[in-house]
Amino acid sequence: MFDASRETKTICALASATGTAAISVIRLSGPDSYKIIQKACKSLSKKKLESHRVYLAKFSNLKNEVIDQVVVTAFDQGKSYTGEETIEISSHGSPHITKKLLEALVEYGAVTAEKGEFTYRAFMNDRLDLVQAEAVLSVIESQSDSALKMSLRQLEGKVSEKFQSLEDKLTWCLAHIEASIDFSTEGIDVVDPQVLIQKLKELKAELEVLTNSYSQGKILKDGIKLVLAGLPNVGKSSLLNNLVLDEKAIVTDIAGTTRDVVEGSTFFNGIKFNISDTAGLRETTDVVENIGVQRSLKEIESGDLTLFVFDSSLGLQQGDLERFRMVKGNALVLANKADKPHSEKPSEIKQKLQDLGGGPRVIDILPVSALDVKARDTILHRVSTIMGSEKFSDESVISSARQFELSNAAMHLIDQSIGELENHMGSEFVAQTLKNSLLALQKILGRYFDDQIMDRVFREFCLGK
Ligand SMILES: Nc1nc2c(ncn2[C@@H]2O[C@H](COP(=O)(O)OP(=O)(O)OP(=O)(O)O)[C@@H](O)[C@H]2O)c(=O)[nH]1
Ligand SMILES: [Mg+2]
Repeated sequence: MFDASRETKTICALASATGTAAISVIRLSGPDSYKIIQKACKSLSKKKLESHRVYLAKFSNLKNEVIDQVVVTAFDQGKSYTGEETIEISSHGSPHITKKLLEALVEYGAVTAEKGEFTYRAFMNDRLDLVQAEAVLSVIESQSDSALKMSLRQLEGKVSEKFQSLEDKLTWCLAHIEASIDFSTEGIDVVDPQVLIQKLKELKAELEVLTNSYSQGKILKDGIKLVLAGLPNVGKSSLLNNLVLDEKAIVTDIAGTTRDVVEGSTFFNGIKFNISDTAGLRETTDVVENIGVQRSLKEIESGDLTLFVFDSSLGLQQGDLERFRMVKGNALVLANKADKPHSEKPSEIKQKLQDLGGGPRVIDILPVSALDVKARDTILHRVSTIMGSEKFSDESVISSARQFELSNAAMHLIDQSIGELENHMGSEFVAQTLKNSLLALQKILGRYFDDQIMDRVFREFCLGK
């Protein structure tokens, strides 16, 4: 991903957001950072720049035209984010100025940074590991207090410490297995297989906790996605508006009002809920509405939980049952319009849906009224218990799909090695399985990496980070 020939270059990029602002910050990192800024700012040319000091200076281009008066902050090699000599230039926040400053820096010998290249350099200079590099992105993107707290723990290295300790324990097991094969591993005792099995079981249990924490981490990072589905006119759009406290979707008493997917989001007890309202599921000859129905089905598949809505004042209709069967996964059934007279009890409704065979797993039936402000609390509270977000702890959790996949793979390989030991398979087999498991763990922190890993970690980064 990042070409090795770039490593000796000094890179530059806008580190703050694009657009007009009070100030903008440009970052310069690499061996020539001080030299370049001293060429651009004549008043600094004779000075010895000191780390962590700020200098007010006029910045000029090669033609000696002053572009802006800027504030320059210097960071010595070893004392910066990247670990390299770094300069931060705070200029007036005009896109025209920042463009000209960057052009001038390139004229003076810098190259434009690629996405994530500053953090990549920080990783290469051992300023952070890959788990922390991923946390940098989560910190920037965090949208709630709980997401920020989780990301900061990861950035501090709390999750890395856990993986590090697992890696150490696995290395111990591997060394002792290898001692029974290879006599060159002198000084390491051959331990009883039962002791190894016990150690590996403990290791697996620890890894399992970390792997399973991904469901919490993912919710904290991305939120919970709910999809409203059901027949036309049952009140899906009214419920969306109620949930997101905004008139996002058009509500009328005409069946087939919503044609496209309408999205909204809201926060409840520190968790973000992304909610999609979909076109009512019905068979229709209307071309546009039909496309809407297809989109609804696709949307339902991408959600964490379907909120299946029906009009409880009419009772469950044949149409509801047919639509219900189109849905997959898990569903919370909302018996809407509960402000109107209704006769079916939740238990009867649940029975009817279960007797259907097919369709999603019904988690609960909730009588609600979209016209009632209290519906929001009732629904989101119930969803939080279903998704477990009510009981989220302050423990260190993982929130990256990459870490989850590798941690899961490492755990399964440890499980496999336990089976191999129990079945008295040769130490060579067990050692190989443990080596594969160790490799997966090493990829998590980046002790082992290749282009594919680097690409996966850094491709989502923005420019200047
Ligand atoms: N009394 C009562 N009326 C409701 C309730 N929820 C929705 N309505 C009414 O039902 C009608 C349909 O509501 P919508 O929210 O547009 O229904 P929808 O499911 O989005 O319909 P489509 O977009 O056509 O699929 C409107 O007239 C709403 O005011 C409710 O809880 N109680
Ligand atoms: Mg609608």
